[in-house]
Amino acid sequence: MDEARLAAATTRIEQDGIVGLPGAFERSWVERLGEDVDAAFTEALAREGGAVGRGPNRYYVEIHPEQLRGFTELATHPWIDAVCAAVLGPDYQIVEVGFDVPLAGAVDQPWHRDFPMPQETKETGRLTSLAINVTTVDTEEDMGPFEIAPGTHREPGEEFEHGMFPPQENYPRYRSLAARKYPKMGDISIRSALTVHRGTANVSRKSRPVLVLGVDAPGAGNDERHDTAVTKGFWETLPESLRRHLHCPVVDRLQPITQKHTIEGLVMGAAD
Ligand SMILES: O=C(O)CCC(=O)C(=O)O
Repeated sequence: MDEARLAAATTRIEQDGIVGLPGAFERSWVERLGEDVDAAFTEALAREGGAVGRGPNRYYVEIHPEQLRGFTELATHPWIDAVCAAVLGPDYQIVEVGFDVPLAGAVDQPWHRDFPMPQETKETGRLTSLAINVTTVDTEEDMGPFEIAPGTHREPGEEFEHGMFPPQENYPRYRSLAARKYPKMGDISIRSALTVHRGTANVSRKSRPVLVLGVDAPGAGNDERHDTAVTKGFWETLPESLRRHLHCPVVDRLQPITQKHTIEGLVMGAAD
C-alpha cells in the first residue's frame, strides 16, 4: 500500500481514534455479508445466550469466522492489513468476529468505550487493539447512526464508571465533538474502541446491522473475552498470510458461542 496513504490513515487513528475507507467492497459482496449476518442473528436469537442485549431493541452477537462467506476477503483486505500492521505491529491477531444490530426502536446508548484503557496505553500512549466496522446497509439519518467523539481515545478515563462509562458532566463536551457516521454499503472504518461513542436512537422501521472485527496487538488480552474458533476444513482454505493472524483453536466441530462480553451499563439505554 502507498506509504503516504497509510501514514494519513494511521495519523487519523492516532489523532481522532477513527478512520474510514469509502467503497472498500462491492455492494454485491456486502449483500452476501448482510445475508450471513441475518442468518447468524436469527440463529443466535433462538438460543439462550446467543445474542446479548446492548440496550432496548439492540443486540450484539459473536460468531465464528466461517459463518461469513466473505471472511477471507475481509480479513485480508490490503487497507485493513496495512493499517492493523502499522498500528498494532506485524503480528496483530484477529480475536473477535461479531456484529451489532440496532433494531427499529433502539434508543440512544450512553456514551461509552468498549473496555477500560489498558495500562500500556495509559503509560505509553500505544494503542493495543482496533475494531473494524462494516455496515451491511446504507445508513440513513433516522436509523440511529453511530456517533463518535474524536480524540477521546486519549482520555485516561480514571473517573469513568467501570473504566468505560464517562460521567454525565462530560456529555456536553462529547456532543460538541461528536461526528455522526453515515456509511454506505461497501464503506469500512477502523477505530480504537477506546474512542468514546454511542449508537443513537433508531426511529426508522429498519435495522442497521454492523459487523465488527476485533484485532489485538500480541498480548493485549482481548482474546480472553472471545471464543473464536475455526474448523480444520475451513483452516485449510485460509491463505498463510491470514493464518498467521488467527491464533484461535482449530476444531472438528464448532460450538455455538454463548456471549461472554456483556456490557452491563448498556442494557438500559441512556439516562441522558
Ligand atoms: O450502533 C453501533 O453502531 C455500535 C453500538 C455500540 O457501540 C455498542 O453496542 O457498543
